[in-house]
Amino acid sequence: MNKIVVLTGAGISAQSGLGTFRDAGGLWAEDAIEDVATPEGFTRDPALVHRFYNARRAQAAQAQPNAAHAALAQLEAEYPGDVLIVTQNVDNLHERAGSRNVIHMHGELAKALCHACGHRWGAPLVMHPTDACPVCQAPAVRPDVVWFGEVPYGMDMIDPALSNADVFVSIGTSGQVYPAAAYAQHSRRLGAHTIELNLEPSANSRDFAEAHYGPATDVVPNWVARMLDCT
Ligand code: BJW
Repeated sequence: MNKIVVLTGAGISAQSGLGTFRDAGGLWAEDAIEDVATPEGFTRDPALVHRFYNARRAQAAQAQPNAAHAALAQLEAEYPGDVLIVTQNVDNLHERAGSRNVIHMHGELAKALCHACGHRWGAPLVMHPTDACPVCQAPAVRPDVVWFGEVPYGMDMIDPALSNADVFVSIGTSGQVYPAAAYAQHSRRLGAHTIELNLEPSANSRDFAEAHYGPATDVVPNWVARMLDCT
């Protein structure tokens, strides 16, 4: 049991004060998905999309990692094997808790992307549609996040890690967005022990051999303690 892949979603950051997407009162309660999470929405109204992400960037900068982020950093530091975090989250709370081996498959709020030349750089706290790319000068600046219809980041590293995983753990994700929603089934077919840690059963709960339901700040530290006790 020495290769662990951890998939995280918005639920792990909920107790740090960052909203989830699909829960009641979540991030999409006021802004429609197709307006703020698609390239077409950005083309239609870049000012609206920048406002949405500027607000989330400001919130994320104020948020603190919680006990679940801290427990995963402890697992990476103390587990005598490989621990890879594949996060769908665009905040940097895993890194601020001390995790080093993190792939942001849906991008990062802290980065900007020029959709004219592909240049990436550290995002300012506030971005505007008229901002110019520091390399090509085009006013084509967008948040470096992955919207519906775009290819997630890190697939060349995630796929082999899933193929070699002994344990696959999914934390705080509703299991409604692909390709991440298929990872549990894929890992299980390849022989990994699959575990769900979530507030409630996700859409793909049948793909998990083991499940613990409750707030991430309870279920994640408890699971990490059990993993470290076994070593
Ligand atoms: C707690 C908690 C607490 C709360 N403690 N838990 C038809 C079939 C199959 C696929 C498709 C299809 N039609 C289209 C597709 C593909 C599409 C897709 O999946 N669509 C679905 C709607 C069906 N996917 C894509 O387009 C992706 N790209 C793609 O597939 O490219 C093709 C390709 C793939 C691979 C190789 C080559 C090519 C891209 C998807 C991009 C998603 N982007 C977003 C926005 C990112 C930027 C941003 O942050 O704004 O990513 S959408 C949004 O959803 C965000 C999240 O990362 C993602 C997942 O959400 P998450 O994290 O699960 O949050 P919630 O709110 O849904 O759930 C929270 C959970 O936490 C709940 O379960 C709560 O119970 C729990 N919880 N409090 C523990 N305290």
